[in-house]
Amino acid sequence: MSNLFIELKTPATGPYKQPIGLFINNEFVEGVEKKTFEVINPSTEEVICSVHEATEKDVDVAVAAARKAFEGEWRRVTPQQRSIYLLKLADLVEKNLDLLAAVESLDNGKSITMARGDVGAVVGTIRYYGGWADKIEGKTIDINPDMFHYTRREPIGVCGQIIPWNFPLLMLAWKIAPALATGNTIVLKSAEQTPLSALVFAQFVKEAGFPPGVLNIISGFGRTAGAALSSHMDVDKIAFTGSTVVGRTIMKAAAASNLKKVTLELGGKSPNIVFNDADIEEAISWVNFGIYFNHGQCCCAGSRIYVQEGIYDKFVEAFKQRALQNKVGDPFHPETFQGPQVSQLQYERIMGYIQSGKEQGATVVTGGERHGDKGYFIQPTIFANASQDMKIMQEEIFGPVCAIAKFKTEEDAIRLGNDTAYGLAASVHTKDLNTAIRVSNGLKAGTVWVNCHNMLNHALPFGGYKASGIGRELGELALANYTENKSVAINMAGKMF
Ligand code: TXE
Repeated sequence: MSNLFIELKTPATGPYKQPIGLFINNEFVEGVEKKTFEVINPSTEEVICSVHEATEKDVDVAVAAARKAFEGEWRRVTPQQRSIYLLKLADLVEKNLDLLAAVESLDNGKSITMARGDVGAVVGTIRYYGGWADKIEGKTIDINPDMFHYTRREPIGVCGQIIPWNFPLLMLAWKIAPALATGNTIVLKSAEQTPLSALVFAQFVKEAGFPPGVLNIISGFGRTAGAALSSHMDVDKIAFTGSTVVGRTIMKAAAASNLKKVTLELGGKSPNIVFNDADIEEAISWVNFGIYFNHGQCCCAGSRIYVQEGIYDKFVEAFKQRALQNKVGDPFHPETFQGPQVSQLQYERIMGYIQSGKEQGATVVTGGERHGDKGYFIQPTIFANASQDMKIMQEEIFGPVCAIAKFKTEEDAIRLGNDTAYGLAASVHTKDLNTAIRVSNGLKAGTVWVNCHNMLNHALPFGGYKASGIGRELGELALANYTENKSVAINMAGKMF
């Protein structure tokens, strides 16, 4: 085997061939500077393998490949053919669901059950945008009998895409599918913590028939490869999911370089609002899922829980009992709900927030400590009696930690829910339809769930108000992120007006 593939194995699927090169022009290649970096298994803290690292020079190579494809062969491909490629890619992902899910669990630490759900959603997302590819339409606009006006929606060009590690394959799908459906070419950088599943996926890109250079996938770090992509003069658009801090850096880099288009999906501090009249058992199940799904590593995690005073004590006790049932441990065990956090750095950040919650006087209802003594596992943690000014109430923790506070009135609930720099998501739990609608309208959040949480779908737009981002992913709206509008005005009079 060359140094671009290695033999690895997962506990779920046994041995497989893991690509470790940079995927450029439909081939795996070494980086120009021949650098590599280690990939760590978060369950064991051991090295899984090393992969090739893209530096700025590799970003140049990948962007040149994407540019050549965009100006060449890809432009001549019909929208229907783009659809066929995407549908074939979705079929290949579906056929290889077991392997992709197992690699995701190995590298990210998420439970195999959830990883399978993620890959299922990848298939759904790619199919959905496969369906859109030949339905991108402009308009004719009647302005003057001697003129003919129409609009065209054209691809933007070469798109840089930078994704995080919490849903490595799903974030990839959310980014690439609308961009390919609309006829762009791509250089995607995966997160340095979780490069493996994207490289396995890359093999299917070629097999699906996409011409070389259309979709390039590189592994590398943010400060080098990520920064090079966002400041590149030949990249026409940059799409990013990650921290709000880096989102700001990317906007600055885009502005300072060629003013490339920017869409951002950033952090959150989403409130769950539980009213006295809610079905308490149901609400607790959703609140539990809202915060602990994916180990709290969700941008829309319901990390602030506001409970109306009439049910507060009962809720806190029942929620504690529910959280204690969440099975924490080996991601490959079929009953595991919560695996390890993705990295030592994330583990330490989260433990720092737990410490600050304790120091600032919130009550630890359950958890608050490491789970076990190997791997980056943290106990599901609930703080009660949290006040608005505490760090655990204001900052994104991105771990299995939530804070509960009491509220009196509907107005209080809306005010507290909105008292954050973020505005990604929120949920409202009540049996009263009018309360649900009034509170949903009052919350400044891109998504509001009623009597549920984390219920995303590829057809429903997703994104943030305020510091949670710019633009919307998913649904029809995402097509606008990847198209330019061209207005054409034709003089039919044959003379000057
Ligand atoms: O994110 P980063 P990190 C939040 C969450 C988490 C915190 C830190 O609160 O605790 O961010 O996580 C690339 N130019 N979210 O440090 O650094 C990087 O290589 C260009 C929320 O992992 O934002 C990776 O590919 N790119 C979130 C991606 O950005 C840069 C998901 C995300 O990394 C870069 C993840 C730079 N200067 C974290 N620096 C969500 N919205 O879901 C880094 N990157």
